[in-house]
Amino acid sequence: MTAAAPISEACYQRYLAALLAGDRPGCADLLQGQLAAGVPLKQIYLDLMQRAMYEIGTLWERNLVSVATEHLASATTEVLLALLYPRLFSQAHKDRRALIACVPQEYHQIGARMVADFFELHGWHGFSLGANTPSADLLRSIALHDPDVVGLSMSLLFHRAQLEAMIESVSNAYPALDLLLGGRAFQGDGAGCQAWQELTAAYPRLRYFASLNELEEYLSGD
Ligand code: B12
Repeated sequence: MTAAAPISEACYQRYLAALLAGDRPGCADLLQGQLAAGVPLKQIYLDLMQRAMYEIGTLWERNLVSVATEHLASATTEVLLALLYPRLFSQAHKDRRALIACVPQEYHQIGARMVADFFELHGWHGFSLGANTPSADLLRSIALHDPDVVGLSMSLLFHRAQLEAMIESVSNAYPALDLLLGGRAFQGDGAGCQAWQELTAAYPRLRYFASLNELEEYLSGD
């Protein structure tokens, strides 16, 4: 199989401009064009959608775009993720289920949705419980869906206490369940790195994934 060509810088810049303008049809056309050209979904997720959201975060931090613009871009990105569903659900599916949740107080849910969709792409049933999931409700959801793995997403390191409480309650109730951990909070080699290292050392069934590439390796061994 030949590797797909990388998404061009010009295409990314057009996508970012359309996202900042709230131009949903423009963004959708660009995504459809990439899909039609055979660009893999993972590349679209990472090199267009994630890259643009990270850049919008930087622009927001520097006061170059407003909170409203960021909110619009977030809402648009969630719509665009749904637009990619026909491609996800056309895959053959196996009887494997992944539940992905954001820890309590965590409102960044796009990454968690993307991860649940990535499981779908690999033939699993991926359920995203979205932002700010209370531990008790996560436990109810586990009882209901009987997942093979539970993934926890965290973007802000100051939610660590909530994360630990959540890991503790899931591990106590389901000691044999595999737990996956990921999100922007753990990126880099500073405090976030130390946090995932400490947590994975303390909870033997917890495994950290730095990227969709690492998750893909895990899924390909399934
Ligand atoms: C959009 C956004 C928001 C939106 C989120 C809307 C939504 N529907 O999700 C809203 C408005 C809620 C928001 C709020 C806040 N935000 Co904000 N936000 C962002 C922004 C711009 C983009 C996030 C995003 O969508 N990324 C795209 C996704 C695809 O990337 P991802 O989350 O990293 O996920 C990938 C991986 O991490 C991984 N992954 C994620 N989860 C998991 C789980 C598992 C199991 C696995 C295996 C992998 C995995 O896979 C994903 C795909 O590759 C970021 C900028 C950034 N650099 O991230 C800031 C950012 C994260 N926010 C920031 C801040 C400060 C805040 C607020 C505190 C602002 C405020 N003063 O109110 C609040 C906090 C709210 C809260 N309590 O959670 C800062 C954090 C800085 C820091 N020091 O930590 C950032 C970095 C912006 C910045 N540059 O300063 N935000």
